[in-house]
Amino acid sequence: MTYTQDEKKQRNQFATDVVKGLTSHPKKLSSKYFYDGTGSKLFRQIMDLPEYYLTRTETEIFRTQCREIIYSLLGQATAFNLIDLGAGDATKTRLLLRELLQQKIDFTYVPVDISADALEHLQTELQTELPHLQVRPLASEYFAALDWLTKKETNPKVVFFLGSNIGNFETKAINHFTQKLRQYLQAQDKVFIGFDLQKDPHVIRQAYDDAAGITAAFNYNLLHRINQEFAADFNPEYFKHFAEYNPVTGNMKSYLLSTRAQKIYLADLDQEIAFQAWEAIHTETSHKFTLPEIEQLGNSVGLKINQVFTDPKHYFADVLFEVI
Ligand code: AVJ
Repeated sequence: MTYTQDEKKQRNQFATDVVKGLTSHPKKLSSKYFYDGTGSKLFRQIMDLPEYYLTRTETEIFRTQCREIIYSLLGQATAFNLIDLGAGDATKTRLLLRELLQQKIDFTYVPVDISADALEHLQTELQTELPHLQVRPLASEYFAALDWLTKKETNPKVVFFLGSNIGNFETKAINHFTQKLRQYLQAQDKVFIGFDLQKDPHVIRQAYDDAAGITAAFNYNLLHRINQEFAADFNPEYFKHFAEYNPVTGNMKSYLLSTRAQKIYLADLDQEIAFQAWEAIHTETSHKFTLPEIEQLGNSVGLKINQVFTDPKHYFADVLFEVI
């Protein structure tokens, strides 16, 4: 495993972000910090929930259109690197990997994830499941990984960003991310992005507030993680998971609400945080897209839609972009 950023640096960044986020108004914490060991495990459980349609739908797209997808992403290339940003457990990508191996296509699989834990889990599984696969995992933030790769690699890249992970950025950041991603691409390279589409708000809201309470636990885990890493005294029982979808903006937002006035002390950082009763911490945005919005997003940074792969209900779209 390659770490492009050392752990100490990441912990310092986490500390800075926690203090900054909890002392701003409104309070916020970045959803990228959900994914410690426990958080990654909870997310794997979320993906299996009946209400969480995203993973199931994208998997269905991959399963039913595997050949077509491979054919489109390959284009003229004979050897390439498949860079999987936020690979997680790579259930969907695996369906393509298996087919690529069967077709004896020369490629290296480069899973990139912020969670070293998730990557280790993945690597172990891949070694037994697809022993002939060339894998090079990168435990890193997305652009650090692309930076590192661009310097080392000459083969064409196909950059995957699945699961509607792109929806986790704020509106401005979505554009910024796509623009930055475009800067790492050359003429032959492609991008394959999974977008969760706008649909009945009820369906969306339930996916982020499931009956079994797994998503709530995933949200509370952020407080547990801060307790562990900075010797803080959050009592997650004094917070409530709250999830709200806005069909005008397409933003699904999750919060932790402080159910009472309380003061929290982060001992390791010698920082006190005061909460008013029912004050919110914004912990996640999961943006839902429309197809025109996706096309516009590509156009604004010099990416053209090559093909859209979707499911019969149009819940989700995997979009292949080529460089203009
Ligand atoms: C992994 C970012 C796609 O926003 O749907 C699942 C994370 N949060 N349930 C999403 C998540 C709450 C997920 N992504």
